[in-house]
Amino acid sequence: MTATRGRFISIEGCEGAGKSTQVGLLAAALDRAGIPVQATREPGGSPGAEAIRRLLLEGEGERWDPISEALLLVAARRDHVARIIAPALAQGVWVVSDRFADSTIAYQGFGKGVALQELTALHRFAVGDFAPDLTVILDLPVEIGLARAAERSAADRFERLDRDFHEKLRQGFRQMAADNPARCVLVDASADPQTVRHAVLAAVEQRLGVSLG
Ligand code: Z5A
Repeated sequence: MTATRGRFISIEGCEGAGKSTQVGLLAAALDRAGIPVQATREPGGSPGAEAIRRLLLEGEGERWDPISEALLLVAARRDHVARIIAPALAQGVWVVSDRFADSTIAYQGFGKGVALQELTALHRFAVGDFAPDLTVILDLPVEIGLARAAERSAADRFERLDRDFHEKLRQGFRQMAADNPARCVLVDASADPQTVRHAVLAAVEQRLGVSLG
């Protein structure tokens, strides 16, 4: 018997938006509802993509130019989709990813100026029309997100970029939500974690037709 295909949910947003926190809470809620679920992240998620993640996050801020960075990210994504996400979905497992392709449009496109049409073409070349069934974009003022990220750990290559850059990211994510209303839901992430969790679970219930209690 063939399993019903699982659903693919990506959680997106700027630094400190609470993506990892909400991925954990959503995966726990799906699990409690009896839905098989796998949480993952980008860049990374498969052994090869985790090796590329280390290349991307370590070292000096200028280690990679934006196009090289996009190529590395998309190579990692292809491996992640082919080896982890697509096989899980085919087995009926739901996949929740901490970031996916919208992060490349936001960071390398809106943030670092790589042409959006080139990034879209690169995405198609790597993974065809593969896309999340639902993308939750966690939105909050840049200052709040950076303060949360700073409290948590030392800044990595991306967090060392300036405030204007992070404002461009936020506007990029907001524009993607507006341009793709069938796939994306914008959630106010400035509230406490449980309030944000309620909004995320409500979006999943409404858009994907499940009951999460
Ligand atoms: N990148 C890219 O450029 N292009 C791409 O295509 C992709 C990625 C896929 C990955 O870093 C970097 O790669 C990322 C973009 C770039 N840039 N940066 N930095 P990462 O995976 O190491 O980090 P991140 O994805 O940026 O995570 P983050 O923003 O630092 O954190 P978060 O996942 O959004 O938040 P969190 O870890 O759940 O929470 C952060 C802290 O806030 C923590 O102490 C929580 O307890 C706290 N928190 C969480 N929620 C709340 C609420 N609601 N209220 C108060 N405090 C909260």
